[in-house]
Amino acid sequence: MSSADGLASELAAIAGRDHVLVDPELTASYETDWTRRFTGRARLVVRPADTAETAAVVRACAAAGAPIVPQGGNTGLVGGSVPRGGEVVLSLVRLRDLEPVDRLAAQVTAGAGVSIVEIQAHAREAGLDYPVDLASRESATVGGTIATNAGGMRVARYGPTRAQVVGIEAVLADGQVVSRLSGLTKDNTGYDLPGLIAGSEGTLAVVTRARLRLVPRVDARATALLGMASTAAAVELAAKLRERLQSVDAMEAFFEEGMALVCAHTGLSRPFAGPQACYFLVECAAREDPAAELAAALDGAAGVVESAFARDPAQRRALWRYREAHTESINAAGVPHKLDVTLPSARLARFESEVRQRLAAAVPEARPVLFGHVGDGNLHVNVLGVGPDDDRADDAVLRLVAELGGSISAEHGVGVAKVPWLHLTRSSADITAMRRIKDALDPQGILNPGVIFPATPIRAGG
Ligand code: 2HG
Ligand code: ZN
Repeated sequence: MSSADGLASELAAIAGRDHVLVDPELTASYETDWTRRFTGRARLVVRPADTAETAAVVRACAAAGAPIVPQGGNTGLVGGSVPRGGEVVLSLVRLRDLEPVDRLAAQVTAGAGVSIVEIQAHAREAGLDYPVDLASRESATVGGTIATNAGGMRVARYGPTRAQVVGIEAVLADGQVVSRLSGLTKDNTGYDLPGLIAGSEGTLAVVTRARLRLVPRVDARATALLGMASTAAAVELAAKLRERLQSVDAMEAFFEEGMALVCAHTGLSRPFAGPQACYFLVECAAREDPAAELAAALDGAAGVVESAFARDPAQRRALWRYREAHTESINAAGVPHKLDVTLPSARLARFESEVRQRLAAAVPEARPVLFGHVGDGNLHVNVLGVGPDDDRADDAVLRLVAELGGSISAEHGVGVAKVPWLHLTRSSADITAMRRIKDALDPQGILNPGVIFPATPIRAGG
C-alpha cells in the first residue's frame, strides 16, 4: 500500500496539486455532513476535473488499496458521503459540463457536479423543467442525487431521481468507464446498469455524467397552507386532491413542534391564530392558473380548520418557508438523529401518533420533530435531545416502521446511519443478492465501505 504522501503525489499528477487537499483546514468542509452527526478525517480530498481523471484516480486508489468515499454537494443526511476515518474523499464538484438541452428528446446530459438549481434553470430556459426538487437544491448535485436516488417535493407527480435517469456514465471500482448516454428511451439490451447504480450510494460505481429526462415547464402555481383537524384528515385530503386534480405538484405535512421551532428560528409569524393538529401544504402547477381548481377542490373539504392561500410569488415563498426551514431550524436547536421513513398511506396517521408514544417510552428525553411528504407517505422523524451514539430512538422508530409495513429509508438512503437496521425491511435473500452484486462490481471493497452493509477489510487488487 502506498504511503499517504505517495498516493497524494500520484493523485496530484492526475488532478493537479491544487486539487489534492491534505491540510485539515481545507479538508474540513468535506469531512462533516449536513447533520453534523457524521464526521471523520479523510486521508485526503481529491477533485478530478473530468471522467478520465476520475477513472485514473479510482485506478490509483484501487492499486493502493485505498478506500474511496465519493462525494457530491455533501448534503447527505445518513453519513454516506463523509469519511469514517482514513478514506480518500473523491469530490465530483468539478465535473460541471452541462450540454445544451435536447428539445426533441426532452433530455439533457449533465456532469455529476452540476447543482440541481443549475440544471433546473438550464431546462427552464429551454421551456422544459427538471422535476426533482428538494430544499438542498442549491448545493445538491446531479451525481449525488443519482447516487442516493434523491426524492424531494415532487415525487408523487414525477417519481424520484431514478425515474429521471435515462442513462449514466460511471467509473467502476477498477477504473473502467461504463457509458450509456445515447438517450434512447427504449433500449432493452441487458441489465439496467443506470437503474442499478442510481440509489447504490457510491458503493457500486462513481457517477460522472448522466442523461436526464425533462418535463414540460409549468409556471402557473397555486399554493395553500391548511390547518388540519388531524393527520388522518390530511392523508384523506391528499388522496382526494390526487383524484381530482392533475396539477397537484407537492403535498407536504408538518406539525406543531416544527412550526414552533421554525417560527422561533426564522422570526416568521404564525400563519394561523392557534396551533393546528397537522399543517398541510399543497401546491398545484399547470400551464393555466390552477388557483380556481385548487380552491374548488378544497371548498368544504373535511378536516380543514384553517387555510391561507398565496396570492403572489412572495406569499408563495413565505408559505414554503414554514416547510423548507425545518431542517435548518432543527439544526439550530441541536444535532438531530434523522430517520427518513415511508409508511403505507393507510398507516401514516397511526404511525405519526404511535411513534411519539414509542419514543417517549424508549427515550423520555427525546424531542421528536416530524415533517415530510404526505403525498408519497414519506415522513422525516427528526429526534433532538439524544446523544450522537445513542441509538435507542433510532431503534424504537425503525422497529415501528417495520411493524407497520414501511421502509426504514424513503429517500435519504441507508448510508452508515441505518446499516444495523437493514434487515428490518429487507429479507436475508434480498441482502444476499445485494451483497453479491456489490462483490461482483467491487471485489476489493474500496467503494464507500461501511455504507449499506457493514465494512469488510479491503482486499488486494487483482
Ligand atoms: C426534506 O424533505 C429533506 O426537506 C430533509 O428530505 C429532511 O432534514 C430532514 O430530515
Ligand atoms: Zn424529504
